[in-house]
Amino acid sequence: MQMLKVRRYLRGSGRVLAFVFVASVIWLLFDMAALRISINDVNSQLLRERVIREKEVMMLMMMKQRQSRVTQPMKEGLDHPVQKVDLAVTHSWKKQRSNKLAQAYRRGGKDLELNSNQKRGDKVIIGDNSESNNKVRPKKEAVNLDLNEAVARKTQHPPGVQVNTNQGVKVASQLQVEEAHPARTVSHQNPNKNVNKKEESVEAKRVGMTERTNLNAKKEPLNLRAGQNSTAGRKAGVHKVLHLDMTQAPRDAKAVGQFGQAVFLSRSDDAEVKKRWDEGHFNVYLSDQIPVDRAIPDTRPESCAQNLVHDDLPSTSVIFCFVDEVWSTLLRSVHSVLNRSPPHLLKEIILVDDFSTRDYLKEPLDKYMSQFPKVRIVRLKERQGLIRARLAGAAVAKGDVLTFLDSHVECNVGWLEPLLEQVYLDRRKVPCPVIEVISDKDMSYMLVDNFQRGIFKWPLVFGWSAVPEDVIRKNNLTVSDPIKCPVMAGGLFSIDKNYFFELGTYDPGLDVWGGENMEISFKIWMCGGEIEIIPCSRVGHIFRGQNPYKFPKDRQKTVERNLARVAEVWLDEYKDVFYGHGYHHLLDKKLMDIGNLTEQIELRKRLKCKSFKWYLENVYPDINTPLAKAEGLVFNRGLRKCLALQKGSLSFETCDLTKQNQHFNYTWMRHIRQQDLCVGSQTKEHGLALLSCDNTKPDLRWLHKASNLALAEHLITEFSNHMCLEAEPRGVITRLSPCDSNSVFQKWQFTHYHVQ
Ligand code: UD2
Ligand code: MN
Repeated sequence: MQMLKVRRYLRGSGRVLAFVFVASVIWLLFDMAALRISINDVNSQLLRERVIREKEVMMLMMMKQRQSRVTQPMKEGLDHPVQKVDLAVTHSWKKQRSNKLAQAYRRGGKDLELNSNQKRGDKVIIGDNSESNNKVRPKKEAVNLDLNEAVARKTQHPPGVQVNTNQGVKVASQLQVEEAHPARTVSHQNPNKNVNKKEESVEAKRVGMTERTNLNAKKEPLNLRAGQNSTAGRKAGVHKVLHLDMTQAPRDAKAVGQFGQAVFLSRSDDAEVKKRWDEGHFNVYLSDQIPVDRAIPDTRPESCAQNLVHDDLPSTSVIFCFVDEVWSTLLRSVHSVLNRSPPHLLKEIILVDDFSTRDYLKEPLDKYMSQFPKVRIVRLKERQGLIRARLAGAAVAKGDVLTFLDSHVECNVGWLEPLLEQVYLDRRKVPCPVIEVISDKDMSYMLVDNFQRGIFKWPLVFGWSAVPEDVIRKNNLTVSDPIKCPVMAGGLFSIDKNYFFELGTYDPGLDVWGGENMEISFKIWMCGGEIEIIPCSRVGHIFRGQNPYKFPKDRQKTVERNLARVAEVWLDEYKDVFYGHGYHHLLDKKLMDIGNLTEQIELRKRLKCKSFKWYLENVYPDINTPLAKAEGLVFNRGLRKCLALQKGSLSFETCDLTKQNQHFNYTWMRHIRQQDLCVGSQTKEHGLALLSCDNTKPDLRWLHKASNLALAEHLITEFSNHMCLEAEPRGVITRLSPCDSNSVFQKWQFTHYHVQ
């Protein structure tokens, strides 16, 4: 009976149904098995990678034991203050081997000694930012983040991606540029959107996001704040900064210079090193042996990997200008961008060839770069200099943001998103990465001190200096907070493209190299923007002792001319301070033609920019810049009376601080000045005259030092340096006499000396 019932069920359509059911069960079983295999595969692959990385770290540590680090303890100047990361650990390194390394890198090398609760498991993965603190992270979480990375990695070259060829490139007409490798735009899905969906919405809730919010800001670092972006208001999810690093696997752990470690060549290589040095003014011979996609240590402060950034960050065009750059460093620069930038944010890489002469930078470069659809090469038909070369790049850029980089850099893990996040928060923010140091000698990647910002010293000399202690304390600044930066170094920064054009770009009249960082910095700050150094974004740069390329005109004159243009447009009354620091000769128009400035002056007016005085007081208050070197009464020691101006001529009076006619300034132009009148020497009668002040006239200038000179306290005419201002003993007149170090009638004292 029972059998019959079953048979009846299996007859006709029942039979088909049963077959489908059984087949489905079998299919499901196969599927589950396959899934299990693939999960195992992923896991074992990840595990393998980790083991490899661990071995590499071990090796690195062992090598480091044998090597001590280069230290360049410069506190100020263009050279960055490099942290001594002494990894020559000689005690119990077996236990703490990897911890020490990671600590050194992430904490700025300050606390190489670990305390017990800082110790985390025995695994450290350089470049794996998922390990943001030193506690042992639950395995699951680490795997999640690695998957995140894997997905992002996958999206670099996703199958079936839509590729549009775009030949119609707009060209900066005045620059005669030529597109050597036309761009192709690649559209991507945001890799985070699906992967982190759950995490995003939770995070978004947590931070209460309704509009552009500075997710990670606990406070405002300084009192300054640019206006909020007018396009704010978009709702967006957030995610943790991607720790994308395509160089992690596979890679040759034994390769020269891998992990940014120092390489010590043998003596026998000296001749070759020397021979090739001038090609780039660094160790070109060594650079050529280092992989173009080497790994470097993740040197970000430890909290950076946990920072949240928005999902809808703007895209960027990365612009590298180069002239006769060394092949291996140019490639390493490009690879570091390709390998460590989220693909959906990297619109393109534009290489602007500033009329290089080296053959390998022509067809071979075109050929090499043609494998990367995002790389475009723009060739300039004549040498323009880096300023106009950058403008040529900007003119054809398609990204929302322009990111300028020098052509001998290595972008570190997670470098891009923190920069774009700042622009996203406020399009008038101009973020710069921390510029770390790639040694010009051993090519090692070196940390720099924390809390460093770009500044200038007179006469507009760029340098680095630590953020003042009281500013750090007052604002509770941590090592990962953005640092307000009075002047950018110049080479590496991101800027909203439209904002860059609104600001009138660079002054295109600046030639070849130098001064453009001052110009753009003053322009940004004075016209409503702000410049920040973002400690969570780090890029290594080879600082060279000399420019390795030729200047079309004299190098010094080129830089001086650029600086004079900047001073004339931006410094207001402070331009005398600039000229007064050894640049008097630039005032002589016969010696130096600085070109037409009308457009730049108009631009400043149109943008309604603030004064240079405002800039000094608000952006760079710790520079002390008095407008006069000395001021007050001018006391004659022999006569014991003070110089006075009466009815258009000079006389002596009993000193009286309340009398304005006795007040003079000793200015940066070395004038003895009361309002618009300056004391001038007349050589014919050895007399004096009161003349309208004029910066270009040498007979109005007086050398004067308050101390430490044979002729201290004398007023020596610059016109003829043997003649000094002397009070006639009867006190009726002043006159010029041959300088006499003993004559008290030739000794003058101002009431206040601001500068010695
Ligand atoms: C620093 C800046 C640099 C620039 C310069 C002042 C950093 C890290 N570097 O000097 O970007 O602001 O100060 O002007 O902040 N180049 C050309 N055409 C030229 C000259 C240079 O394309 O005529 C390229 C050059 O190949 C390099 C870039 O411009 O990629 C910057 O030149 P540099 O590296 O000689 O400048 P650097 O780092 O000494
Ligand atoms: Mn450079």
